[in-house]
Amino acid sequence: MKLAIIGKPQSGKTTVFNAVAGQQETVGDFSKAIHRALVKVPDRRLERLADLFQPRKVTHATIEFLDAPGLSGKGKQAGAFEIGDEFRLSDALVMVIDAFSPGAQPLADISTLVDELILLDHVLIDGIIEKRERKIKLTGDKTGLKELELLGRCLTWLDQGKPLLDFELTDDEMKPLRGFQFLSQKPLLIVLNVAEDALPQTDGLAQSFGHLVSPERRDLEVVCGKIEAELVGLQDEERRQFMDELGIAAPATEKVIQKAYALLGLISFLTVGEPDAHAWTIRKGTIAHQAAGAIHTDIERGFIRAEVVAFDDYDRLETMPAIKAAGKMKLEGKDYVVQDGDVILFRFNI
Ligand SMILES: Nc1nc2c(ncn2[C@@H]2O[C@H](COP(=O)(O)OP(=O)(O)O)[C@@H](O)[C@H]2O)c(=O)[nH]1
Ligand SMILES: [Mg+2]
Repeated sequence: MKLAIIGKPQSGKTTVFNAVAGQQETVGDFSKAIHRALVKVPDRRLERLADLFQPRKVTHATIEFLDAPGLSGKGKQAGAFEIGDEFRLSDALVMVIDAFSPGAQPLADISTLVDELILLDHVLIDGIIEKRERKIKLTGDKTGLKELELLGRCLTWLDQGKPLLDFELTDDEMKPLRGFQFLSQKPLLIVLNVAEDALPQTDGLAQSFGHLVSPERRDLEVVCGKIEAELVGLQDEERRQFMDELGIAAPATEKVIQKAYALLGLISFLTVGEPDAHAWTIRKGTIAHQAAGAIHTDIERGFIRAEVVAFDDYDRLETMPAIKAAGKMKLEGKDYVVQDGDVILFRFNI
């Protein structure tokens, strides 16, 4: 999974990137470099299984974070940001909003940035339609007409100033559009970057932005990027202490990743064995057969059954004999819908 951090210049993108990705990039500069980092998805369940089993290796799921570069001349107008193709390939956008500086206008900034995404998609679709129409004229090829009509409807939607995220499409309509990677169609996590002394008011602040939140589309998180970026450099013990003092329940990286998973409809299942304990990311609704394929195509091909234990039962009962005695190991077939936190042993035969 790839998450792209975007936002206005000096909104704290790099600061938040440092906080969520545990990096130490220079902040307050206008460097053109895209920062990137592969981040382990924090998973207390995986840690607990590793404690129980002492496997040789522990493999977390990972997420790639991209931090948008500083701006060149073009971007001097408010809200403009540079976005490369790489940002189009992200699964969701993390929009960092300045809510820390005096005179900050977070609501206005959010709408400026959303407008920008809409504009970028508009330009892209204009180009596609023009090319398609020219081709139809030249070759008489009518196969793409249905898609052209769909793109036209997208354009009308964008013309009303609305992001494609809110454009209701059937799965069949969605399919041909996916490849275009429209920016305004990507799930959006808004990160309000607040000042150090505003931390006690985060709940109230989150509530006043509540109207922006809609399940699996848009969500909001309040963080103080500056403090969070400093926390990253501390040892566990010291960090815990600071967080308690500041009233920070979970580090920004956990909160941001958790919300991104929810936005994208993702869950994790776990496998544990002699060589390694491993967390795997899948979409909600994935059946056991496909989940097996996430590990290896051989396991998918030779699938016999899945032996499933809910994490909470592992946590409570700790050993397989105890789990079996309590009747908590379920034998499931190909069509079993995998649940978040399932610990699965796949039986297969090739
Ligand atoms: N007081 C305060 N300053 C911040 C915070 N986040 C970022 N800044 C400052 O804002 C400036 C720009 O930050 P940076 O992360 O480089 O912004 P970017 O241009 O969006 O990447 C730097 O001087 C940061 O120290 C914050 O939460 N509180
Ligand atoms: Mg930056």
